[in-house]
Amino acid sequence: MTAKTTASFAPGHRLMLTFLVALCILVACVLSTETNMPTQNMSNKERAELREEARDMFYHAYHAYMENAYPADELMPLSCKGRYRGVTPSRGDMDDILGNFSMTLVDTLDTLVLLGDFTEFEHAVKLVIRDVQFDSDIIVSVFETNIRMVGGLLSAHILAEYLQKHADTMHWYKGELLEMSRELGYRLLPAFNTSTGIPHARVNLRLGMKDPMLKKSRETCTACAGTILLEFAALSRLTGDPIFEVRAHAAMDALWKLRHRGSDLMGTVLNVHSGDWVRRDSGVGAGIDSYYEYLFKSYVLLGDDKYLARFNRHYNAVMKYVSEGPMLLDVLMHRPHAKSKNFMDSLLAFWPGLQVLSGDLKPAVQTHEMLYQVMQMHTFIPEAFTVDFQIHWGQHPLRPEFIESTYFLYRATGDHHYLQVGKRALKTLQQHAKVSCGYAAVNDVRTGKHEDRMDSFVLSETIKYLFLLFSDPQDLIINVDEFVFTTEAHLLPLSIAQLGNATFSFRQSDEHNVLDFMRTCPSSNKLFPEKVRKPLRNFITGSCPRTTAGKRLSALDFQASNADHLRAVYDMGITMVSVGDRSQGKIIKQYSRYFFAFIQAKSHEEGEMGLQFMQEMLELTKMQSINQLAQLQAVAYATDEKAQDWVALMAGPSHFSPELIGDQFVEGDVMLAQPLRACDETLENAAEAKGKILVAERGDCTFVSKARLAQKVGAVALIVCDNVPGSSGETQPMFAMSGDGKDDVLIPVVFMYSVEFGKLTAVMQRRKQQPLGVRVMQMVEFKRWQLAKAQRQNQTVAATQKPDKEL
Ligand code: DMJ
Repeated sequence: MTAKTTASFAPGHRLMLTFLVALCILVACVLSTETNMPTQNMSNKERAELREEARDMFYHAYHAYMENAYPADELMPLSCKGRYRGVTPSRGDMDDILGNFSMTLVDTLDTLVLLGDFTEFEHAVKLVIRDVQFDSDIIVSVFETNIRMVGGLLSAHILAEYLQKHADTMHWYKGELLEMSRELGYRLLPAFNTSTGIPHARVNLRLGMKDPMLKKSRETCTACAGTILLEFAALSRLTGDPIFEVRAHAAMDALWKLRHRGSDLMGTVLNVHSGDWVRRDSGVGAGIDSYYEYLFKSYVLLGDDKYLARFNRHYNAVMKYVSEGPMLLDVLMHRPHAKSKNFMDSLLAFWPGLQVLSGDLKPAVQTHEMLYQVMQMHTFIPEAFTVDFQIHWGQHPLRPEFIESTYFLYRATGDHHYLQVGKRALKTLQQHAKVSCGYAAVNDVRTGKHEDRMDSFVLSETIKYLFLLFSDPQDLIINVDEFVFTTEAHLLPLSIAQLGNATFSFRQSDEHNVLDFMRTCPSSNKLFPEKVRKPLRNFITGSCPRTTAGKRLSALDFQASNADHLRAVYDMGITMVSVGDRSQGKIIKQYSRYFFAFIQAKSHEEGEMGLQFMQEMLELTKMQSINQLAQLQAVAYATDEKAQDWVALMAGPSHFSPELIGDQFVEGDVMLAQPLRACDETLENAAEAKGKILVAERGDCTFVSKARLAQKVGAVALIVCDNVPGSSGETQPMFAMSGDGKDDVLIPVVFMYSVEFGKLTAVMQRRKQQPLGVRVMQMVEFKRWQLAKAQRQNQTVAATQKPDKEL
């Protein structure tokens, strides 16, 4: 007997099960992209052409910077001029990267050597020695200054000496760059004067920590404090001054002590004085990424087994709790079984590269494949994307991480798939980011709109890794296997371990010799990645053996990232169809439909399982919607003059502002900021802002800097509205805005998509004469309030009817 039971979900249902959506989108990608094709081998000729194209890209960006921006820190590719700290309008905390020290040139020096352009390298080194100085009254990020400036100077110094020896050139060079990096190192040292030894996030180049603006400084991120050791150890060993290395080891030791003893995980933000965690989210992306990288690479560079042991402890914890098949999802360090975010950020794309170096190839291949599908779906990998691969934050500043991992995977496997991936990444940059004056960041991958920024890592990392990917190691002037790439892709030689008055001995562990691992390539590994990628993309064809026999897969255990699970639900008769609205070849909106048909199940038994599975899924959906509702914020207003009837527009919370809990709300008249982006020092209408609920548009500066400005002018709350036309909480997952780890914002801040904001402005316009008063509160509280009101009204009606009934 065959029962015919069909369940389907309406398209656009926004609380649809994320796992199924993820699955569905994977299917859609597979069907619509070239990944279904067997990997094409790339001819030597084509590879060489791509290498030359990467070289051309470098010069296009480099000349644009040198001719239009130098000695500024960065090129602004749209206005074709330099970005100077204190001169160019501020972007808020983001500008802590800039120190008016010609950052892009310093960051780029070693790429010139890799390209074999010794003439330009020599010229650029002379410019840096002549022009760059550090005695400025400017607050800079310790982390960024270290990885870009100290790392850039050290690597250039090492290569200048290398060229003196091997290319019979630059004989005039007398170690000036090393002296400069030593000076800069000293200027960063005051940041390390904390009770824990964990450095402050920011320091004034001239005044150290004596700058009054730094008085309240206490929070830093794990990656910020834990990405110092490679540069500082090199600095100590090259200069013979141990202070840098001593301080950096102490910071690493202090961080290690803060791990959660149960889970072995770390949080992302901490207090440098007390060592308390401020943010306990634990993943491998923003806020923590390069801490893991530096643990492993410190072992490789310095040979200290302690760092390998620490890395391994954290790595096992990450693989146990954070890793979900190809996905990496944050958990709470003290509650590692609960996911704390439903999105991933693009910074985690470095992780497969690190996994390759540490010898764990299989998950590296899987995560890289997932990221490649995200890239194909959205052209670039957006800054953040949800577990169902929708855009959470659409910006793309031409980051290197995905290309970096592609390079390491190619070096480890020799699989031409990675050359094809690199080719696609390169062509995408050419088509969508190249402008007449360099390469411009993408403000939103949905619209392709450019931003007036070209970060220094575009030259120091993104294009460098592309060039390396398409180069034959033998053709390079240096043997890159004898170097460690810092997190900013600067080259530090392994020989550093034996240099100077090193206080730490060099011991290379036999069981973990990374270089040996790299040198055996290509090997049988070459055949391996294809085998790992395949199940992720071909599960629907049913060509792989089934592995679920016997055990029923419950909805609770189901992981969209697990190929066996995907096959199992297919066998149970569950079909997922993904429909995407496309515009100019890009998917702009994704709908998902889910069908269960008993008749399509592989067997009667599996049909029964499918039915049960769908029922469990429905239960989970309900639970999920309750959870989501708890986080959802509401911007509510009365629709009538007597304030009898209210409606609420959906909004998202922020991580950096106080949460409105229970019956708390903030009330005030809405007022649009002038200018609407609210990124300047103050507002044109600042005088009227006191007591108002300010509205500012997303873009140009961080969420938190808008919040600080709103607070400064006396607003009681801030609504940040989206800048992408047509976006809506009805069709996109809501998210919480991230801050910068400081907790100085005391007013509630919520985010509103464009469609909801459109409704709000429509009401404001209708009431031109009168200001519109709104309440910002939790959505769940708004619903409760409405429900209670309806019940009261019912009771009143019932009470007036009661006597009749009793009669
Ligand atoms: C780079 O500056 C470094 O790679 C850093 O570790 C994090 N990310 C940026 C580029 O995305």
